[in-house]
Amino acid sequence: MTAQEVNFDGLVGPTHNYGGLAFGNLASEQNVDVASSPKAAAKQGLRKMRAVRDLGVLQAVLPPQERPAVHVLRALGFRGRDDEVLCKARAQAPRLLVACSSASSMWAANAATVTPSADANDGRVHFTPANLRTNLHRAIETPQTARTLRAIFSDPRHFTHHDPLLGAEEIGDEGAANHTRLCGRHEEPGVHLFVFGSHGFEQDLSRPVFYPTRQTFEASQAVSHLHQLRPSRVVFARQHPSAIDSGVFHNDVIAVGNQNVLLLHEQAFVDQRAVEDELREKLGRTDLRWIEATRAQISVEEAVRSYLFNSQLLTLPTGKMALLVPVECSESTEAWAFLQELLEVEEVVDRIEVVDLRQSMKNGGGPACLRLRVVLSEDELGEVSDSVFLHDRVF
Ligand code: SUG
Repeated sequence: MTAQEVNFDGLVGPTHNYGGLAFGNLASEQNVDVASSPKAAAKQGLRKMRAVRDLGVLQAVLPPQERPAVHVLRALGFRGRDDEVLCKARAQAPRLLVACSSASSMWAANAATVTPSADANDGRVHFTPANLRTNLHRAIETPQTARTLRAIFSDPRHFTHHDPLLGAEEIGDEGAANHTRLCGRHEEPGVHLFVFGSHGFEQDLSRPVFYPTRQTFEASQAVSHLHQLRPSRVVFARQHPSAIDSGVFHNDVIAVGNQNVLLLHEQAFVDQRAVEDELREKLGRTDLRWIEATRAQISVEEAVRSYLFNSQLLTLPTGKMALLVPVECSESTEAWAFLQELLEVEEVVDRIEVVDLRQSMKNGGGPACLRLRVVLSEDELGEVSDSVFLHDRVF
C-alpha cells in the first residue's frame, strides 16, 4: 500500500506578537517589541499552505490555541473574571502575561514527534506531544496539542498516542524539529535520525557556552522506545555546540531531510562523519544523498540569518522533489548560490518555491517550523476527517 506525507501547518492566532521569549533564538531576541501584524502573519501562513497544496502535496491545518491562556493565569493564582485576571497579570506579572499571550502553537514542528506505521512493531502511527519544557510560553501548548492530535487521529486501530514526557530538564523534548525520517519511498521502513543538544544527566564541558540546549538524548531515546522503533533503524546525533551558540536552537535550523536526501551544514553535528556512516549503514540498500554545505559556501551565521535549511523538502506527485524556501534565502548571496547548486549541479530538486513568511521569521519560525509532517497510508488517511484539509473556501 502506498503512503504519503501530509503537512499539518499551525494557523497563526490573533495574539501573534514579538515577546522576546526564546533565549538562544536570535530572531526572537532581536525583534523583541517590534510591532506585529497577526492578520499579515495568518495570511502569509495560509499562502504558504496553498503553495504546498498547489505543488500537489496534501496540506492540513492545525487550529490555533486559545490565547491569552487565562486558564494558565488562573492556575498560577490570578482570580476574578477573565478581564480582571488579565488586568491583574498585566499589573503584577507583565512578562507572564506576554508568555500566556504568545501565538507560538503556530510552529507545529514542535508540536510532537510522529512516526509512521511502517516503522513500528505494532504497525501503527505513533504520536508523542513535545513537552517543550525549556520555555513557559511553549510548555503551555502541550495539553491542548495532545487533545488536538487525539481528536484528529482518533482511530485506535491505526493511531497510538503517548503522553508527553514529564516536563523535567533532563528529558526536554521539542518534537519533530529534532527528528528526521529517511527512507526509500514513504511506505518503506525508514531510519530515524534523532538529534539532541545535550545529555540530560551530564555536566559535560561540550555544552554550548551561551545558549541552552532544548532537546536531551534521554528524551529522544524515550520517544524512540515509546514508538517501538527498531534500534537497528535509529541514529542519534548530537548538535554541534558552536552551532547552538550561533543560534541553531533546533536541528531544523541547520538540516532538512526527505526520503533519501539530507541537506545540512558541515557544522550541524558533533562527529558528523560518524553520523553519516551510521545512517548509510542503517539505510542499507537505500542510497543516501547526503548534501553538505561547507563553511566556505555559507557560514552557520548566514544559514541562521537566511534559514536556508529551514526549508521544506517535499516529494512531488511526479516523484521529484521541490524545496520551499523563505524569501530571506533569495536575499542572501551564499544561500541562493547553494540553492542554485541543488537545482543545477546536484539536481536533487526540480524546483524552488520562495515564500514570504516574514511575520513568523521575526520570531525564528521559517517554513519547516510551521509544519508537522505525518506520513499516512491510504487506510490511515481515510480515517482522518476531511475537515482538517486545506480547501479553497479558506481563502
Ligand atoms: O520556540 N519562537 C519559537 C520558534 C520555533 C521555531 N521552530 C522550529 N525551529 N521548529 C521558539 O523559539 C519566539 C516567541 C517570542 O519571542 O515572542 C518563539 O517562541
